[in-house]
Amino acid sequence: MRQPSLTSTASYQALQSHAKDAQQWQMRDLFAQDPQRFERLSSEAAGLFLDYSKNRLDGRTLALLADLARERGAEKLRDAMFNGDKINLTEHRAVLHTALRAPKDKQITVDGQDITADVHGVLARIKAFSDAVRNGQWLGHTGKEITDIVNIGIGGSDLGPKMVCLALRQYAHPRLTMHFVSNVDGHDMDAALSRVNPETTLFIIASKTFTTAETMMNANTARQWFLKHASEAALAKHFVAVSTNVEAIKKFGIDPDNMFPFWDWVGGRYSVWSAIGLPVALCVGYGYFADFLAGAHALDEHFRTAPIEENLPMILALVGFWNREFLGCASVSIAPYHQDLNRFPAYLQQLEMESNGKRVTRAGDTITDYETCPVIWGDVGTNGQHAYFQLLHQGTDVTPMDFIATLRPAHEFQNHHAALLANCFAQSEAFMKGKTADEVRVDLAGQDPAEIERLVPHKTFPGNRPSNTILMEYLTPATLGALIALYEHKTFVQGALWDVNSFDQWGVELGKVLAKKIEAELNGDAQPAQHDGSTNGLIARAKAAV
Ligand code: G6Q
Repeated sequence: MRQPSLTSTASYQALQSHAKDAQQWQMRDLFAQDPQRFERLSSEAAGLFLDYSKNRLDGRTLALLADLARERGAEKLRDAMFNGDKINLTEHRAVLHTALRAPKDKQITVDGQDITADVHGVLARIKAFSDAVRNGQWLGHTGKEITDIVNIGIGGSDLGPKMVCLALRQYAHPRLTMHFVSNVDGHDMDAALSRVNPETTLFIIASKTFTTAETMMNANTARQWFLKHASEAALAKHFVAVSTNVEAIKKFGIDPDNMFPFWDWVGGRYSVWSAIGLPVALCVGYGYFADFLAGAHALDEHFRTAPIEENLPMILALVGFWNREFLGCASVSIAPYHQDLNRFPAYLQQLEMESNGKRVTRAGDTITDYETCPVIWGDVGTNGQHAYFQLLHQGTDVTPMDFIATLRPAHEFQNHHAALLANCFAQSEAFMKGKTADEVRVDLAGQDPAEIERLVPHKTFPGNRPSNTILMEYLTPATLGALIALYEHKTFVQGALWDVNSFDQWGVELGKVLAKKIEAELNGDAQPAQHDGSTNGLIARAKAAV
């Protein structure tokens, strides 16, 4: 259904006129004026604490943003998602990653099918299989225990399980080393195969469609490599698949008993909760995998029921929307102050940019008068501080930050943790406060006055740069599950505000088709097509190098 354009709505226009004032605000002043600002502009749910007080907004901004969310039907769309309505309009699919983490007694149906029963049926198989591999009942073809697991998948079939296995490193089985091969670049496969022994390696071929070019090429290479060391009969002990495509799996030669299914209502980038999470269950054990699902479910329940003003994903989405639309911020930097979350920015990059990197509305109209998804990027603190934080503090662009930290470490080095948290909190303080020219002068007092004046502009920080801080007690399977669900739902709400379909990704298709053509040309199976001058030239150079 065609919605009125975002910018024509009364609540958007109210925000626009409010923004004229807010754009002049200094956060230093906002904190000075309201001693309760931190209490007022922070909220907590499912083990996550969100401080959004270091943003250029106030209670009125939030109220206007909440009005906008209501007027744009964000709550209705949320309910439709949980209900299994086919809100992925270009693919005619329901969007039910939330059903993957719902308890057994929650009845959810899609096209008359009780999907909760299906979900829990597959979970039981994941449990049985992961238990068997972990406790040494599942053996390789020569009778040895599995020591290495190689997940072959790309995009949504790689980023989630890889990020989560790294994040839950503390819970990992000591015998199992996890490897993730995603890139069609043979160096990726070569690096993994050079580290594993075919007698003790389990390959998981993870592909929703089982047609993805990179994954199929990697899967075939792994199979050929394995068959150099073992017979066809041995494949069943070393290859399992996660997919929605049973026929393709049989054709590949994987026993359907070794296939873990999922469904078309699970989007790739939302699939870590499905059988795509099999590497997680193998790595940390089914019990912790279940905790991971339960953590996400707790956040789902909060998202489904809490009023907008107290609803963490709604708030995160609205604050991000404000920064994007009214303060002109074109990118958001994610800074986990936790080494084990080092793949989290990459994970969010796909989640948000593939979901909301769109330029037409759900009804297909071209968006011309507002911006959609900002660029998402980042790296762990404190490393980023010694690299690109310079630009964030003193560059010409204002880049909002999300700081993520745990109050307690999972190691014994307390002094490290204090140093880490001190850096995390100091950075958000510095971004907010900045440093005025007068403060710089005080610092430099005693030096040659001409030299002081020469240095002042270089040493001044504009400040007034927005950030959120998300804290949790520990990084556990449950808090990690909640953290991911928080960002999933933030992405959902922003998609609703921008009126884009967050659940397709047609933008990845064009390059795939062209790559097939060029691959055939490079292999000499096809006559070079007439490309543009640059592409023809590059192909010619590559062919000459063979
Ligand atoms: C995610 C995307 C995309 C997808 C990969 C892998 O939402 O759809 O990243 O996950 O292209 O697809 P397959 O799992 O089908 O191989």
